[in-house]
Amino acid sequence: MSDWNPLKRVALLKAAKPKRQREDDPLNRVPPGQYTTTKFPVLTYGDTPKIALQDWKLKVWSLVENPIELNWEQLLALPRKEIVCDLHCVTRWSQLDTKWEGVPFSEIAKLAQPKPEARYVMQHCYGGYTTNLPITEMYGDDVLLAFHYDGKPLPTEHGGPLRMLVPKLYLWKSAKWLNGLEFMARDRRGFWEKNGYHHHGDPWTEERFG
Ligand SMILES: Nc1nc2c(c(=O)[nH]1)N[C@H]1C(S)=C(S)[C@@H](COP(=O)(O)O)O[C@H]1N2
Ligand SMILES: [Mo]
Repeated sequence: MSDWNPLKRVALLKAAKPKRQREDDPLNRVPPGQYTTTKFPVLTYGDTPKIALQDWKLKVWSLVENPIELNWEQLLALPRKEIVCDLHCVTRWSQLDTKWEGVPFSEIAKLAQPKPEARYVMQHCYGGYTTNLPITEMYGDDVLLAFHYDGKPLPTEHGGPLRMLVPKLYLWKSAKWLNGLEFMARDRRGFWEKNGYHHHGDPWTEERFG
């Protein structure tokens, strides 16, 4: 997919028809226009970065009282949490009941102490991908910096060693190979938000395109 023009990709997605019927979802767990899969497709724009754990770092900066830089050991020493959640991708697949473990975003915020004027958080990655959310979304109790998927270390193609996980929004809001959180006063667009995806990305109201 690395040679794809992102605008062309968005145009194709816009033209695609939903595959799924609402009737096969009695518990209403699948957002409109999505179909379920038990597979975990890989969707990466560009190359997959490989990061050795001894070189890995997470930087937290800008509008915080305590800018921090964590190595892998320091990250693993923070309080962790396990969650089971559903994933929804804007390309129309959803995967139900996926199991994750990671450090809640709130623990990182506790360490870094966002300043009152910090209202947005930009996720930065090895490889350069970015995505941005209002800080209020990041404080959700299912928002993790995730390092385990299904009881095992997160595979590289899915963002290992560490990815962001914001299950309530389309999956492009969950940056793989996370290496930075930038706290900002003003709203900015990340990679897909600049290339035609919605700025927020709620699957239940189909905030697909911007
Ligand atoms: N660093 C990085 N993170 C990323 C992406 C990417 O290309 N690079 N793609 C996003 C998109 S569009 C989706 S749908 C999900 C896919 O995650 P998966 O490959 O684990 O299914 O990752 C998101 N996070
Ligand atoms: Mo995506």
